[in-house]
Amino acid sequence: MTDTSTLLTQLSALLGPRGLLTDAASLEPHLADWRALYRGATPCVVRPGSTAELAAAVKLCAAAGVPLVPQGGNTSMVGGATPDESGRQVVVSLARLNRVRDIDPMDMTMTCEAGVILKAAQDAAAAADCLFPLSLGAEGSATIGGVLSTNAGGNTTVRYGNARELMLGLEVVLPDGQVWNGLRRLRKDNTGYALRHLFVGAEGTLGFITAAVLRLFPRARESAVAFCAVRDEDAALALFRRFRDRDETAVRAFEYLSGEGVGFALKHIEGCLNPLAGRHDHYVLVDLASSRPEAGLRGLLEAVLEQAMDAGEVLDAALAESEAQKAAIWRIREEHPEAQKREGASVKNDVSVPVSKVPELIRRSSEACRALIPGVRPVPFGHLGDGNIHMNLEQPPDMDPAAFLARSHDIMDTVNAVVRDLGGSFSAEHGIGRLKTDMMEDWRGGPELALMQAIKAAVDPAGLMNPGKVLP
Ligand code: FAD
Ligand code: 2HG
Ligand code: ZN
Repeated sequence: MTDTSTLLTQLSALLGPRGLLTDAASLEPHLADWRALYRGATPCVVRPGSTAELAAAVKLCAAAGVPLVPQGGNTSMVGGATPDESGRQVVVSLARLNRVRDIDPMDMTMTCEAGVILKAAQDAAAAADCLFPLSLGAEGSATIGGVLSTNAGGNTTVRYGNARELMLGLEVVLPDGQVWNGLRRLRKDNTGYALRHLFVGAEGTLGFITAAVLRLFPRARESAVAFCAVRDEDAALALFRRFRDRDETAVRAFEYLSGEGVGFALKHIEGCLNPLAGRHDHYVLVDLASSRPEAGLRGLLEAVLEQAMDAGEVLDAALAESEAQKAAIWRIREEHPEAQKREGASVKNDVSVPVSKVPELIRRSSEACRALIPGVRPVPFGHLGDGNIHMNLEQPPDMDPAAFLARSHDIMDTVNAVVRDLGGSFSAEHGIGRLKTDMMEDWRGGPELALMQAIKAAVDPAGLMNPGKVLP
């Protein structure tokens, strides 16, 4: 078996100086995750400039028995893209595979390489007068390879589905270095097992996504955004139903926010202003959009809010009058993760339940966590329309952050007990990564986990792809 220094020499000859980082300063940004939960080590970061280069590098590493950790924008919420502490795992950054290879407004498809930043993919689609609808707070850093590998959701899932629903075909470098070109742009293709879907949500444990055919949609020609104070969680759900029943296709996003979370955004994020006169305990952000130029969304928004106010569900509402005001309202929502970080230590629970159970999820898990840690501050927020709430807990103001984080598992168990009771999932959109592998046996044990392990063994028999992630 090749030793590390021989492997580095081989990789250097293959990739050249732009394709291989080995000095400490260059490695640094690749070693820790966004949440600072993990800090690993690596002998090098491989940065291939093409699919063929990646395939050749994978062959060298496979021959050397060296484990590989795919990394896109490194925005994983579960430590999925971080190498372990052994110093043996090689990080493979897809950043240089950043070409939009093709856009076809007739087929409504776009072929992007894995390292294309999500925002750049959105912009490229817009330049072709189309929409690539996936949208999330990390879109300025997250990559197409990363969002597909985590099957990311985000703000528009309620209308357009998760990343999986936006993908038609893939190009993949397999763990032995073979290239599978499955970049088909077909709406219908029932030809055996849908292998492409194996790699979506696999979090880099089955191979490298190097390019993808993505679905495009007509761009929005009209939109309307409102920031609403609602009576309680039930009123938030009732408001969602009112919009959905009136015009399901118009609801581009429907996000729940708590008084605590909005308070943190107003306190910590420069330029964040309260769109309403006072403070409330519960809020909803409604975003309506249509590709029809005269869709009458403003009228729809006003009519539904008026009904909901008459029913006592909506207490107050601010309707955006300009694109700038829409952006300002969205900023309060999108800065939630950053604001929570600045407020102190927090524990995240990216959970989902049937949409009808969201109010019960928020209420019961908040109560249970307050009983567990007196003074803890629940900060539930997120994608109500998908039943996906970030049931996060902020430390009590006077508690030592380290002491609070030492209770992370107790807090997660407390929330998850409620989630299980409501028929939900312990990971809705962020994935398993390293953080939640120990929950897999309990939640997915039996034939489901055994099948996953069998697939892993078949595709990656040497176990070199992102070891320690997803599977226990
Ligand atoms: P990375 O973090 O680099 O990697 C994620 C996983 O995919 C890792 O397991 C990695 O090994 C693997 N991977 C990366 N690229 C490849 C590839 N080309 N081939 C194979 N495996 C690969 N997620 C949501 O779903 N919805 C949200 O609303 C959302 N909001 C966020 C907001 C913030 C502020 C942050 C920091 C994160 C957020 N996330 C959200 C989490 C995160 O999952 C997404 O940002 C995104 O899916 C990760 O993309 P990335 O390129 O950063 O991937
Ligand atoms: C979001 O919806 C992300 O903003 C991050 O999924 C959620 O910080 C979180 O818990
Ligand atoms: Zn989210």
